[in-house]
Parts: sequence; structure tokens; C-alpha cells
Amino acid sequence: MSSECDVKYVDRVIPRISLRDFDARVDEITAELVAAAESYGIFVLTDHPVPQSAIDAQFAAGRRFFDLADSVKDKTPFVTSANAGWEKNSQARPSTGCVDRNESYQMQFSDEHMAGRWVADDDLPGFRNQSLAFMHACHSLSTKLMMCLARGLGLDDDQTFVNAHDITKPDIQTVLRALHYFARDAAAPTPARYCRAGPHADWSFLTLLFQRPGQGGLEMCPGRDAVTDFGHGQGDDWTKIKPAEGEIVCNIGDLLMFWSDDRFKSALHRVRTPTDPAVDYYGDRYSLAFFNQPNSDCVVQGPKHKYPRVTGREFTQLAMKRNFAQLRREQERQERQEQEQERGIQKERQSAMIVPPVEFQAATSFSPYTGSMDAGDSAAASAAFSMAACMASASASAMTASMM
Ligand SMILES: O=C(O)CCC(=O)C(=O)O
Repeated sequence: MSSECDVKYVDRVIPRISLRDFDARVDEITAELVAAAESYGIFVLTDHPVPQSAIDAQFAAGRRFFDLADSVKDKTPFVTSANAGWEKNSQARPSTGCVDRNESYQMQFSDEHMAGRWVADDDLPGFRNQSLAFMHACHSLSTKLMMCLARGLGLDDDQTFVNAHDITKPDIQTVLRALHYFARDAAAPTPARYCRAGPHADWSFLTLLFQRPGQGGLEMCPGRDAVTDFGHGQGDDWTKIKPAEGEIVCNIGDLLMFWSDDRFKSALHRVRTPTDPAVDYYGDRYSLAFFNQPNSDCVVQGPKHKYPRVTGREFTQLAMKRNFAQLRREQERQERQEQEQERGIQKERQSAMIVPPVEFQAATSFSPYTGSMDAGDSAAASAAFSMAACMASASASAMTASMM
């Protein structure tokens, strides 16, 4: 896992696509969407039909939800089989091997998936109706984009993707996720392995992401530039996406990449963990992610049949299996690394107890008991000592973080 400090940044011009006069400009908009999907896999929508008042109202509703006591939010806990409900500090990312530090509430259209998962009206009056109205506005915008993307791919039926995301059917998997990242004290060091949201690509079809101005942190790495599948390697270069009022960040997910025979790229993204008070945002961050996910029973196959046909359900299951396998590999790699560090520390301690030969004592007067070193110390001995100290503190903070 690359730490936040050694991340490389690149200035990229993220495509900005205006949906103004959609019907009259549909061909032009389609061409722009296709170009963005083929290159970065992520773009910013402007002049879109979701009113700012609706976005503000949903953020306010989300805020009211997160302000409830955990004991109230826990009345509707997250359930994996439904992919809905509230969770806190519990989503582990294959790229980092550790959990994202945030809380989220996932909502779906289907009564079946939401049975017992909607926050009660007594606890939060009007929340359910408000959220469903916002979800319908997001879905309506998504259908416009889906039609353009189907046309861009040259599909016989430009409603193919729209039909596969039928929100009136009980097997629809689309999710609105309200997120809250906790404020951090800029004066306190960020614990090791503390991640707001580790690098990942969505396994959905297409995601609409709403951010609040001033609450930065979202970063992207275009699919075609990424050198690793899961965004945890050296060589993945990141670009910050500054939140701005009225804009929606839209990213291609793995499902659309699969469905387009890899022509459209899913984009890696993450939410930066604040580590540098000079540049990073340490406050509470709220965001809304609308993940377009297909009906479980729809059939998914690209026009060139690059991959075998699967159902929406099978695609989700395969994506989960692949993610969990990578998560296990990453966690095992980290365990091995910790064991090696621990062995290194023990060796350092043992060698510090060994009295050095007389000629070394003459040049270096180091007391293993006090840890003090005289002016005649050797640079190598000093480096070894500080390395051991760093490793000790790194492994101590890793333990603290994993116990939080
Ligand atoms: O909160 C954000 O800005 C990003 C959220 C996200 O990437 C996710 O939930 O998958």
C-alpha cells in the first residue's frame, strides 16, 4: 500500500460536459461522453437537470441522519445481502487492507431490499420520502446518460442499459449512499493505516457523486493510466477533483467497462486522508454517491462478446469474490511485513546488547542502556538506531489503529 506521503500527483484536465439543451445537443453530448469514457472514465457534469435545491435538501437530510445517536442509526444496520443500511468504520478496501474511516447509510428503491432498513419516521420525519425523491431525480439523469452511452457503443437498442436498470422491479440493485467522513484534529498526527476511502473502482455501471464545496479530498486516477488493478501500487498518479456547487462527478464502473468490452474505462478514485495541515482538508466531509446497479436478472454482454454473458447478479457476485480475494492477499502481505519488522526490531535490540569490538568503541561511544550517542558516533549506527525507532513506532501505531 502506498502511504499518503509518497503519492504522485499529476495535473489533468478532467472532462467537463454540459448537459444544457440536452435534446437539441444529444449527438454532441454523446460524442463528449464517449470520449471521456474512453479516456479517463471520469468526468464532471454541469448544467444537469438535478436542481441545486434538491441536492442541498438531500445533504441536509443526510446530515440530520448522521447527527442521530449511533444507537438510533444502528436500528437499521448494514446487511451485505441487501446492500443497504448503516455502517461505521467497517468497509475494508482491497487496496489498503484496512477499513475506511467513515460512516455511511445505503438506500435502495426496492422495498424488498429496504425491509427494516429505512430509518423510522419517528426518528427522522420525512427522511424516506425526501431520499426517494432525490433518488428518482438521480435515476432520471442516469437514464439520459445511459441512452447516450448505448448509442456511443453502437448498440441496436439505445434503451438497452436503461431497461437493465428498471427501478420498478424488485431486483433493482441501484444504491444511494450518504457518506460522512469524520473531522480530524490537524494538530494530531494521523495514525498509520487511517484511510478516509482507499483507492478503488466502483463495480457499478455508472456512479454520480455529489460533493460539498470546501470539503475536498476526492482524487482520481484514470483507468488507462493505472498500473495496478486495485490502485495500491507505485506508479498510480492521482489528480484532485475540487468540489464545486452545481457539479456532479460521474465515473464509469467495472460493469460498464465489462459491458463495453473494455472500451469504456472504470476509473480508480479515493478520498485523501488528511496528513498535511498546509494542503489537506481536516473537517467533516459529507458526500452522496448514487451507484447505478442493474437488475439482478438482466443479461450483460458486450457487443463484441469479449467476455461470456452473465446476469447482473452474477457480475456483482464475481466482483465481490475478486475484491475479497484481493483483500485477503493484501491483509496477508501486511501481516508478513509486520512480522518481518518485528523480527528486525528484535534483532536490533539483541545487537544493541552486544558489546562492540574495542576499535569500534574507540570511534563510537554508544550506550545501549541510555540510548545516548556521543559526537564521535558513526552515521551508520545512528541510521540503524533511528530506523529501529521508526519501525517500533510504526508498529505501535498500526496496533492502535487496528484496535480503534
Ligand atoms: O465520498 C466520496 O467522495 C467518494 C465515495 C466513494 O468513492 C464510494 O463510496 O465508493
